[in-house]
Amino acid sequence: MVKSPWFMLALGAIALSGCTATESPSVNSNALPLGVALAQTGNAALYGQEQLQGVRVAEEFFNQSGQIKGRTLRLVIQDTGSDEAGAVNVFQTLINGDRVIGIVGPTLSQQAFSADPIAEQAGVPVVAPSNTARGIPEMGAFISRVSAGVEVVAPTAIQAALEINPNIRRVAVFFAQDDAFSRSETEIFQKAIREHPKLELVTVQQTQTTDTNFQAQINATLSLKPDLIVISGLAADGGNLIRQLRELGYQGLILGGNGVNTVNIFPVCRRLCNGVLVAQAYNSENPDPMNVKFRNAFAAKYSQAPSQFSAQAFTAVQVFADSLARLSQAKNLSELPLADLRQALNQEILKGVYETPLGEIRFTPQGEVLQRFFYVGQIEMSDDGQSGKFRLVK
Ligand code: 1QQ
Repeated sequence: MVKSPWFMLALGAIALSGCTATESPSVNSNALPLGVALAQTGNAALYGQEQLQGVRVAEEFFNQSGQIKGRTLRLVIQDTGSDEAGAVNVFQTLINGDRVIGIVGPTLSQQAFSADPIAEQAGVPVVAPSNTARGIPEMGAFISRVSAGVEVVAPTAIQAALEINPNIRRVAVFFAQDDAFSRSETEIFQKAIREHPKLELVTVQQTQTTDTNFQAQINATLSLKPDLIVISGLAADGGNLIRQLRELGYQGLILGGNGVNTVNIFPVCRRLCNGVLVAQAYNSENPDPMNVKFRNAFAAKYSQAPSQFSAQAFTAVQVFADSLARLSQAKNLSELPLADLRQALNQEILKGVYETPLGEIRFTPQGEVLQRFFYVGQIEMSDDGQSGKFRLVK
């Protein structure tokens, strides 16, 4: 990779400060500690489980590659739970206790808006693997994401619904009002519906991620005879809402956002998940060499195809591994004091071009991911409702 003159200057500055700084010892052990702050308990663990699988495959994959000049990555994995306080705690521990070089996490945008400012203030690079709400990279110079935002992923799905049923006119929208991602995604869906010449937004219903019974909102909605229902919520509430819509007689198309983009909703709505359309930022069939390698490594470990959340989590670790590899070409990493390593790593992350399971990605100077392709999947359940998959429709 050709390095810009600006980058050479920056490295010079880092080298100089490395000679004088004494307050922050460098990371000397062979293994570089990378923080992983994901939900392993609580409602967001339905995503966190898939994310952890992706992260574990990445750890083996990139350590075997030997690409960081004789160094390895040591993942420091901590459970954030599914709320803001848990994420804040874990970020503080990883930054000040484990003295990590960077952080992959947290799972929910709702958590990121509380936890990321701590990393930003400490000068620790964060690569978000699944935060899709508007405003995530804008939190600061050290915050970037590999999870494309709702504004680029969601509109394709409305189009896909119209291709499946060109007669759709009346659209109802549901969203979980206590979740930052769901509020952000519904805004994009609602805008796309309002701006579409053929579509009419007939109702907007509010739910909570903790709700299990949606009968009141569903009854109010079905009396308006929608031909499409669009859902922005998380996995458990989203799955229950889908199930109850069908149980109460709704037969039209259902479109779900990123929150229902996990096989972990299958046990919630079972056979009634069938046919739900889901906007996706990953296609496990993508023939790019890096995706084939990832898919094979994933199948060897877990005997299944990877999901979007697994692929994005793998990609977040890859961004750190590739950036460290480039940085280690230019610098002896053990000579950099920790604060300078974090800073240089962040600059390197933002400059890179990455061949990943998601396809080629890069970042805007702000840390927003630039990704080329997006997809729409449709859930296909077995007749007994015991197993299912996402079939690519667009
Ligand atoms: C966010 C999301 C969730 C569905 C991630 C798991 O997209 O919180 O931003």
